[in-house]
Amino acid sequence: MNINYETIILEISDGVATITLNRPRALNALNAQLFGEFDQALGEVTANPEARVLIVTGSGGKAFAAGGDIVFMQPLTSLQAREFVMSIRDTMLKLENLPIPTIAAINGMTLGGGNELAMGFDLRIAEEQAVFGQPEINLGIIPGAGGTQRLPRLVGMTRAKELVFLGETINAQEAYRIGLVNLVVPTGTALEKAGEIAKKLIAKSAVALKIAKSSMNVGIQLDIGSALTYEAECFSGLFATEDQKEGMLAFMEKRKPAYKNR
Ligand code: CO8
Repeated sequence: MNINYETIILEISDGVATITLNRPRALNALNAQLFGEFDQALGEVTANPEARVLIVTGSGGKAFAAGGDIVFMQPLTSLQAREFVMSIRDTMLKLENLPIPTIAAINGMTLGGGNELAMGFDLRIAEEQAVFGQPEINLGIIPGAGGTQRLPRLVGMTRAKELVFLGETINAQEAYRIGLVNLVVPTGTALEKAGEIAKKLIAKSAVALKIAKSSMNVGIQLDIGSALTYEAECFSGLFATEDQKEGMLAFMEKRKPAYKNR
């Protein structure tokens, strides 16, 4: 596939798919075109067996993404707004359930829809100058791309309500403290760090990673009994893979496993 994107850049090399949000003059504000292209790129990544990890970052050196595009949204009718967020809902679910690990390399302002996008990734690495927030309340609206749902699930209702109600920003260290990001790194190094983590992930069994992600993503939405049953199904299913046999045999033979990802 060779799709010509205008608002994002997609590169796939050495097992890593990298999507760069590319509207630097608008601080990578997210409009329908960008989300549409992002959705298409997710399809491309899923269809490409070479892509073992997805990384996303922002262009321009200032922002990861400064939110939904306010200029685009201002004149929308209620119906158009619904259409917009429902299509984003689908893209975010596609992202969240991508069968490979995903990493947000957060290299600047991550606000509103930008933070909502980041929350759809499995891991978040923040540069120390990054700021985070859900400032929608200051525009007379609320987060509409999953923020009122994913934020409490990630950091707890107490912190989530504070962020959504007050609309104030927090710095990267505070984002780390409340569990919004996995790691804080020096300015200019998030992408490099994400690449290092991706390399470690590529050395693991892709099938085990896929099932681990599914076990957690599905299980967290179920009651504990059903979730444990789902985990048991995921766990036992892996015993039908070559990678499980190889992983355990390699341990017994005191060598590194050579996974075939099946
Ligand atoms: N939408 C559209 N344009 C934007 C946005 C945005 N969210 N953020 C920045 N820009 C534009 C500015 O208008 C400006 O354009 P221009 O040069 O043409 O005037 C350019 O980017 C540079 O921005 P600033 O000059 O303002 O840069 P500063 O460094 O002075 O300020 C800030 C940076 C603090 C980030 C400031 O731009 C700001 O407050 N931006 C808005 C942040 C915000 O409120 N975000 C939430 C938006 S609402 C939302 O995300 C809800 C979405 C719900 C569903 C959709 C999800 C995709």
